[in-house]
Amino acid sequence: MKCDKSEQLFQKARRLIPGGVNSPVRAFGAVGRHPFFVERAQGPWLYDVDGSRYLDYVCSWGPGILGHAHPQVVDAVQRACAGGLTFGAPTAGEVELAELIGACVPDVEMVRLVSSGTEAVMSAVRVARGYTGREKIVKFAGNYHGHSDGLLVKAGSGLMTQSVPDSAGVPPGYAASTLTAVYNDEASVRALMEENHGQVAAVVVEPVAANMGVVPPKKGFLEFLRRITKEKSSLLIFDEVITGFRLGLGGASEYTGVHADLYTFGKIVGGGMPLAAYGGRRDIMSSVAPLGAVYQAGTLSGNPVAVAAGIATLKILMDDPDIYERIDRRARTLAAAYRSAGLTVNRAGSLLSAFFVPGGQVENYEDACRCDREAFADYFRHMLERGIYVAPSQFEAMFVSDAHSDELIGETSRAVAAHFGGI
Ligand code: KE4
Repeated sequence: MKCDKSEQLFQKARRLIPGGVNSPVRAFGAVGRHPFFVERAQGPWLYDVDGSRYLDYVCSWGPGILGHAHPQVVDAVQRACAGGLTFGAPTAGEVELAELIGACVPDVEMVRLVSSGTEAVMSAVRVARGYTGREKIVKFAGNYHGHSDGLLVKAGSGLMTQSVPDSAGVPPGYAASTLTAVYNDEASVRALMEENHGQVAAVVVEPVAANMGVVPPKKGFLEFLRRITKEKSSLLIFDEVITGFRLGLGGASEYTGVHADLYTFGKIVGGGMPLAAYGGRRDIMSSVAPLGAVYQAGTLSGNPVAVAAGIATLKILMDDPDIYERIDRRARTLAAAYRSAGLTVNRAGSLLSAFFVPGGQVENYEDACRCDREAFADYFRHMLERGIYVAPSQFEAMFVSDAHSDELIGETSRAVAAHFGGI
């Protein structure tokens, strides 16, 4: 596979941009080769600068549920651009998108549009603290909520201790207010909630985890989180940056039947443009400035071009909800191919991960860390050679879009069998 131009671009990029990329995972550090540079994308395909074509199961880490460059979304963006790129003033589109989000997720009585998932979760956590007057947050090992200081943390030495920074530059003081529990482990949550009785503002969780690979909640786990947060007068925050509008129009609350107090969305809600959102109960969201005392702002929040992409995307999904049946069925087919090859597969709707872990199951971050990353890297390179682009990390999800036809799913399944069959 020719990759001269990508290699040249990567050399130049590394002199100008840290690691040559604008987000670390794109550097392919975990898979032992340089990244390809994308020239354009269409439907399920990415085309790189060397003329190679890849069947894309990353879908820009989630936004691409309709496939790349969907004509109706592109048209909406082009029309919006023609009217001006940004005003820093309210627009009718923001009201329409807020309405659509609430129509899909009725728990979201009020919503604030922001520019990234990081900003959405950071803001939701601040609102929870402002609303409850409490300081501490419980998160889960293996859950990722963007790169705000207070959430770039990992479990401290003992379960009962506070978290420690998971990045240089995060002051220990920021980590001190974040407690880390074990996903799918009720006892670990109860211990932290009892130990910090009356101090926990919120539990923030990926209702279906997708940043340690896909790890669905065990039966009763989310119901337990709902009960214990109510019991302790803490809030429950569903970080649905990945699962929102992915598991269904109603996201994880519809998929699991468990309802949170606050939600964050990203990726699909912006149709691939820089737009995310946080929202939930009216009484809680009424604490956000200028209505309330919790400050949050943004020059490009509710940007009209991004809003146009989000509206177009949600309308397509709302007008053709059978999309979810189609992408779920295709993901099920793909999961079966990986299972036949002997891998441990976790799937939730059109999200799936094939784990290179010896036997057993992956129910939390510790399980996921047992994976054979060399074997994963070898598989990644092999699939890329065959023109199939899966996420360049064992700890990411595969995303199936409506542009992944049954034929392409069949081709992918055969490529999986060939790799594991040694062909
Ligand atoms: P962004 O700031 O990257 O828009 O969103 C942060 C975020 C928040 N919450 C969840 C559950 C997320 O998955 C993310 C971001 N997801 C990663 C992929 N797993 C983004 C890819 C990247 O970092 O380049």
